Amino acid sequence: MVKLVLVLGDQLSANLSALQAADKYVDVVVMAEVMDEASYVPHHPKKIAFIFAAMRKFAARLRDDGWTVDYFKIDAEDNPKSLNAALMDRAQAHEATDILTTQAGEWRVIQALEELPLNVTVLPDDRFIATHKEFEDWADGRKALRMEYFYRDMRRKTGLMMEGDKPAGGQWNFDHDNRKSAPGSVDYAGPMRFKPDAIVQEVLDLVADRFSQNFGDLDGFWFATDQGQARRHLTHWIAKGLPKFGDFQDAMMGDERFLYHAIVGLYINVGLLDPLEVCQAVEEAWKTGDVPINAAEGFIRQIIGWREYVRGIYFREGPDYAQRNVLEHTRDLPPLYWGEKTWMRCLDKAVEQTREEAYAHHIQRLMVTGNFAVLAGIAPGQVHEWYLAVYADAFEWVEAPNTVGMSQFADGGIIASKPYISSGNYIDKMSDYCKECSYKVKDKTGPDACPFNLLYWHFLDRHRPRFKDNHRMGNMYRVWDRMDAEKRETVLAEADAFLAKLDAGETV
Ligand code: FAD
Ligand code: DLZ
Ligand code: SF4
Repeated sequence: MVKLVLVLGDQLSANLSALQAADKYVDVVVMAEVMDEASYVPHHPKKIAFIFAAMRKFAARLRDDGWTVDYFKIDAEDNPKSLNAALMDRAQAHEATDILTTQAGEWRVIQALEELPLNVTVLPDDRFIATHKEFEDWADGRKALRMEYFYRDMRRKTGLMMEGDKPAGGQWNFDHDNRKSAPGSVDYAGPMRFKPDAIVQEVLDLVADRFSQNFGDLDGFWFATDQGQARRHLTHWIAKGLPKFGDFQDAMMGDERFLYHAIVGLYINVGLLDPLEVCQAVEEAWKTGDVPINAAEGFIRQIIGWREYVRGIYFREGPDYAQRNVLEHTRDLPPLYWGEKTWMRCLDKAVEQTREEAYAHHIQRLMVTGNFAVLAGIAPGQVHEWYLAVYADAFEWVEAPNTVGMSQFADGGIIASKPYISSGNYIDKMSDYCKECSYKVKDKTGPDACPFNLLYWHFLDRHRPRFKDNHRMGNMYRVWDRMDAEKRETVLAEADAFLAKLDAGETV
């Protein structure tokens, strides 16, 4: 009997487990652009266009390969509102009762599929390097789930940059070489840009029509939308960007949005690139001597280390993970995150490029927008929804651990052993933002004081009971405690005044 094979918008891989388990001459692939998925958060228009265009091209590729694909376009008259409605509709049309699917990357979708009155077979998503069981086996019984140790297991499992059972270059991690501050200029022109073809243009028109009220510019869409384009971009980046990726991984520049970053997260996450193949190509470039070891190792660690690790945490922690809020932060996300004016240049530039590109790199997400949110005590659920909406690479399994765990410490320290917070000093060291800011990064108090300087101490002071005994934070508390009592009071009063302005909707 015919089975339906559900392929989601982030499952665009020819070797997807659900496709491998199906019979292309008998079974029917179902792909659906639906409002439920397009609106569970107000996705950036470029993200929606990227996913719909890539879905349409993948459907065409499957058809060329001999599959029958029932595809729902979002603007078709018979468009169902949800994935389940699409499946019920196709089940009736084909008299099918069996569904094959690869496990979705979000509890919301996993749980919705369980409600179907059909036989749903969920297969593991084997596009990842670690299985759920492998992660569980690694995590069980450990007091702290530190990424570094998991990463070493992944190096051993994949054999990437290994010399026998030893890491290449004699050490597992070259991170200390990867912290250079912003360079004077960048000699890499950025990601390969693709001119919209007819399929992409049709999608851009409909997204402009239906989603233009969402935060984010649709103009200037340049993402790759099929595997061939994504591979061309990867080759381009390995040749031109990767050699300096490591050195400037943590740097930030107002006018260099991409620096030497790979801009592959979105392609890997939807299935246009395979994570292992990407790492093998990087390893190859290092072997031929074109790329220094700190760049290759640093990149491979992000993929087989961090990417796999956060996925393990998301599935281990369960459906309530994204709602956690151990620091009990309740402030509303201020409108500056949606592009309203701010005098803080670092935030202004990070949000501006987010609006225009649906992209910001890791340190901008962690140490600018994320740092400000946690220091200001913004409700992590709202922060989480913002990140999930605005980045083209955002899917809950990867976004939630990064936001709720790493950035907002809302999981109480499962991912991070201490909060990722800093005063303006760190931002100044790593970026060129502060030079042209209306605030003065060197001012610790007073009318021009950098808000990060005020909020940093405010955070430490209000969370003293939780963090005072954290051995990685003892130094910070010692500095605070040694500060003149009057100065401490001034800092806290000015921080309170700043937060009051934020709450009143004033431009800060
Ligand atoms: P590069 O900087 O060039 O890194 C290479 C690749 O390594 C990335 O493409 C990605 O696949 C992987 N990687 C690097 N860091 C991480 C990480 N911490 N977790 C998982 N993978 C990582 N990444 C997402 O893919 N989706 C998200 O929704 C997402 N949300 C984030 C939210 C916050 C608050 C923070 C701090 C980080 C988030 N990240 C997310 C991780 C990281 O910022 C992005 O993967 C990266 O910026 C993507 O850009 P790139 O492809 O140029 O990556
Ligand atoms: C993100 C997204 C969007 C915007 N639209 C669709 C869609 O219309 N149809 C679809 O199958 N998938 C879409 N996606 C991706 C899903 O939201 C994603 O598969 C789940 O969140 C699980 O990661
Ligand atoms: Fe950001 Fe403060 Fe620097 Fe301004 S001075 S750019 S607010 S860190």
